[in-house]
Amino acid sequence: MIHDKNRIRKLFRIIIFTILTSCLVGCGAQKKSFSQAEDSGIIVGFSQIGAESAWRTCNTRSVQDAAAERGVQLVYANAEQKQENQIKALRSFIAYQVDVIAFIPIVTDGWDNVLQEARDAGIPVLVTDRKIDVADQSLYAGFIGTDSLKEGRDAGLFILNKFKDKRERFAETNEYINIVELFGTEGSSVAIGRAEGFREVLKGHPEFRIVYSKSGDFLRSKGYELAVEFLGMYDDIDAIFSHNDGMSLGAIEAIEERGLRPGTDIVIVTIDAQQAAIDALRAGKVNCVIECNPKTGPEIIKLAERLAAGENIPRLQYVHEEVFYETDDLSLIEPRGY
Ligand code: GYE
Repeated sequence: MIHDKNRIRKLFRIIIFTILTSCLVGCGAQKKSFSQAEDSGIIVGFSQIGAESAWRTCNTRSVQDAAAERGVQLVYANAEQKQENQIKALRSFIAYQVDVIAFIPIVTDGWDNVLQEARDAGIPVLVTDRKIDVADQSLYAGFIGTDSLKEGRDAGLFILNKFKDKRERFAETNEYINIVELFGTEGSSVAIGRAEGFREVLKGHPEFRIVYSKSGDFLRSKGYELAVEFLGMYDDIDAIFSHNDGMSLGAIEAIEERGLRPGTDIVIVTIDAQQAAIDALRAGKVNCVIECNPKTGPEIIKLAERLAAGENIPRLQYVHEEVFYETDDLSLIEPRGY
């Protein structure tokens, strides 16, 4: 009897799955037929932001590989940087009756209604990478991702230490330490947290001034454009605090085009720790790289399996992250894989 029920349920899902993947293709969803994924019994709807950075593509690969490893069927939807596509995808996951939804909210707000619909459908939701602000915290089961507040604090502490001498002379020279901030995606919890943590450390240090702060949306191309702009506005920039490596790499290009030496004339502290940033650290073009670990796939899939089994999961889980300094033995850093 149960066997028949499962067969009917599976047949229903195959029909909806076919409809779903055809309508999700518009959001860049990766069509995966049942024949491609061994049916492990649980199905996870995974709504990813897009492919804006090396970090993001590594994160997607990590989740897909972990799902394949565990025989979990992953219905993947690429939102191509649009919240409305994510909401569309979540609604499709609900219609398709996935067992669990795992999603990376591009911004913190605007999720209450669709998460209420998921709860009404009895589908647990795992939030990963970026956080959400909802009126009712019980609308999602838990969060696993990076501690962006700590990442911002680590960046601030590095800058505080790096400019120790200039700070100590401030009283007599009255020479400010001018900082540029390359901000991540407006409204995203990681950009908000990184900015907050950075400012928290520099508070009470009037010798520092953030003279320019604009969103480069975590994109290398925008990091370059913003650098061209601020280098045209200021000739006394001491440091750049960049919310991700992609924007830093774009800024480095613009700095060198202007005949300046990144890492020497302008100190750079950056977040993610993709391979290109570690290479820049080794080349002296960057001074500090703060790791933001994208390889959360195995943890995400394990938590999804626990939710599918009706278990509770931790409300808040941060992944391990390191800081790489210019003064470290950089030969010890393992290949980053992204
Ligand atoms: O720093 C950036 C990506 O949400 C932590 O998004 C992630 C950020 C990461 O585009 O490279």
